[in-house]
Amino acid sequence: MMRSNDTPVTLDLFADQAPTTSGRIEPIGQQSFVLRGFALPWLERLLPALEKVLQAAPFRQMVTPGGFTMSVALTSCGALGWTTDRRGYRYTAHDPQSGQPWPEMPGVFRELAQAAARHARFEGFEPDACLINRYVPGARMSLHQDKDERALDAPIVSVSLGLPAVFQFGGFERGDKCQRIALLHGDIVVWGGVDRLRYHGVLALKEGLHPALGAQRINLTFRTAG
Ligand code: MD3
Ligand code: FE
Repeated sequence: MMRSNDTPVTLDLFADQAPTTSGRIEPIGQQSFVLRGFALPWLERLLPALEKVLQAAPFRQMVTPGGFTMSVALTSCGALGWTTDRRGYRYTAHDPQSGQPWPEMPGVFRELAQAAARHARFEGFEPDACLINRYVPGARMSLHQDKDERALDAPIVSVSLGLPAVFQFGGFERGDKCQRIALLHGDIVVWGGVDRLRYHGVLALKEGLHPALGAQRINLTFRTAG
């Protein structure tokens, strides 16, 4: 399609992103970076792959060792998936709900995670687990550290999709002061090195309707777990 002045009409992949922030790399720690809008050009391939993963391994609400049902629903793909129940937190090769291996990590997932890690100067990232979190309005994730992974030297890459959320990025002790960072559809955050064991969480999701994903936020986190 052409406009009357003969300039070609192209799809604006960044249409729902603030034009001033898209494409920027924001350092949030010594070895942590927000890559604004980095995932947007990948979503046409990524969202159908996500649909397929969710058909094979649907979202479920898990119970913590303390007996609380998490407000965030989750699932996984890749060689390893993360599970919690009354016995504890762990990575497993099988989905405990189906007894089947977790769905394979789609090629587009791995390529995006590796491209983002490289963009943040982490070379040779080989994720073997992708945790998929779903937040509906009101769902939150309280401050925690991620230390169930065997390779604590590998970075974690997180892709935010759907409704915006406020991410809390703290220090090495639960009581340390937190930065608050808004994460929007298509933003990627990469954490590694000295920042890998920092406390973090997500504030309760606000009501809203995202044009592509509806009333939810989905977060993909890529890890080297095994
Ligand atoms: C910061 N997920 O799944 S992004 C999680 O948005 C988790 O769903 C949040 O925390 C979410 O564990 C936050 C991921 C994240 C993962 C690991 C980190 C942030 C991190 C490790 C160190 C610092
Ligand atoms: Fe975490």
